[in-house]
Amino acid sequence: MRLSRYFLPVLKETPSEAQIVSHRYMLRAGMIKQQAAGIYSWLPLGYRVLKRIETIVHEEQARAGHIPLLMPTLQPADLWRESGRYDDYGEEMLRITDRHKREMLYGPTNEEMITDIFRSNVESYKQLPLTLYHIQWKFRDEVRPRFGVMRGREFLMKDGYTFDVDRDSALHAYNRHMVSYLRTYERMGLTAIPMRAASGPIGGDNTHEFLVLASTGESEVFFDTAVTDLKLGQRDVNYDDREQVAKVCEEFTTLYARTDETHDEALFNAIPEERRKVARGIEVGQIFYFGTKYSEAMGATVVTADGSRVPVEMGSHGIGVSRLLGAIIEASHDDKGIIWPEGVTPFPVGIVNLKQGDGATDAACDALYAALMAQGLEPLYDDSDDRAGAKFAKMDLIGLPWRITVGPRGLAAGKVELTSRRTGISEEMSPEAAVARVAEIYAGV
Ligand code: P5A
Repeated sequence: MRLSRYFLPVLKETPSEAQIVSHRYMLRAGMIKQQAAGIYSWLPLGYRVLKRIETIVHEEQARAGHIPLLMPTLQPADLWRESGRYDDYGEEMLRITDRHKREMLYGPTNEEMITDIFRSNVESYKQLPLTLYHIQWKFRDEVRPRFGVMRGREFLMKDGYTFDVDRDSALHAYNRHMVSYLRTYERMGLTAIPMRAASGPIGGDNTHEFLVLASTGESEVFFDTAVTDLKLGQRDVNYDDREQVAKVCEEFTTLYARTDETHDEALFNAIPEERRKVARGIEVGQIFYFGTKYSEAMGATVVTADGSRVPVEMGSHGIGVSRLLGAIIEASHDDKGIIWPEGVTPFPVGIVNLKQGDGATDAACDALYAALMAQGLEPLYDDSDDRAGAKFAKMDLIGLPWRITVGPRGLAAGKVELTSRRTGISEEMSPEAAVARVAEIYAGV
């Protein structure tokens, strides 16, 4: 993408309404625009990152054997009357009446709707296990939307729903989600710690939240610092292997890690003092096992192997897709701007032309651009007439992890400069070597 043909409305001033760094940088980097309290337009740069995050989520859900579908944002109130949540949900639910005076709502979550899909289509235990998920906009009329996309009213969620014939299978589905989420967050460059939590309006007593540690996080968390060293890494997990999946979960949930809602002072104090930590975290996901809460209320049953009919065992599992942008920036930035992890960056690399209009420099940039495109690495090429300092500042603000700088002096020696946004370290090399290096970096992402 050439900057001259793109739409990247960066702001010079720091917007005064933004209290935390991720919100400030998302506004300044032209990623989002607020349209109403807690409701945002996603401008092209923000939209690209959102799509990258969605892609990672889809890929990891596919790996775990989960099936995508798409449910609507608007739902009939009657479905929610069946579960009893229409009245329980209170003012957070946005209620709408259509022209025929039918009561509708903008979905804050989809347990009722998916249970309705299930009961209309599934009869037998032979059709289980089943996990259906979607990535869809939600609306929660939060009293105090704040911190940009971090706590929005309209926000994008990945929500998955599991159906199993018995409790053990449902717990395996829960564990499968935990592992797939760990992998998902790691691919985004995040350490998200599963913490024992409270279930709130979703229900059930088995639930974990995934927290990214950040001083600006809204949750208070208590944990054994050894938990922050755990990594899933590249290990091969067979999602059908109940024992293996359960073992990974055990590894990640045995050390003490809880949110304030479930915190137990006595257990916490049993951790060696130097490993006890109280901090703040951003909740980027939550998984729930709630058994038959919805299936019993809504008559979603299956016929078992012995011919009896039982309510199906269920769980639901969510990732805060739009919130993740904020969380990633909170975890990865400096005083110049964002530092995108390679897994989610809007463009893998930027090209800065130090002398726009100079025939040889322009030609070298064009050749570099074509060579990167040929490797499937679409660069963002700053082909504007801005001075070098302004171009560097813009690249630093929008946070592409790699930058190739092209100028007449370097070119005279056959060199361009490859710079890491994270370390600031630059290396001179031939344009071909720079392309090969960038390709090598992204080959493992
Ligand atoms: C699980 C999936 C649920 O709603 N039902 C379907 C369950 N869980 S949850 O924890 O309430 O939400 C899942 C994740 O969505 C993000 N989230 C938000 N993101 C931005 N703004 C909000 N107002 C907001 N509310 C929830 C969180 O990441 C949460 O973990």
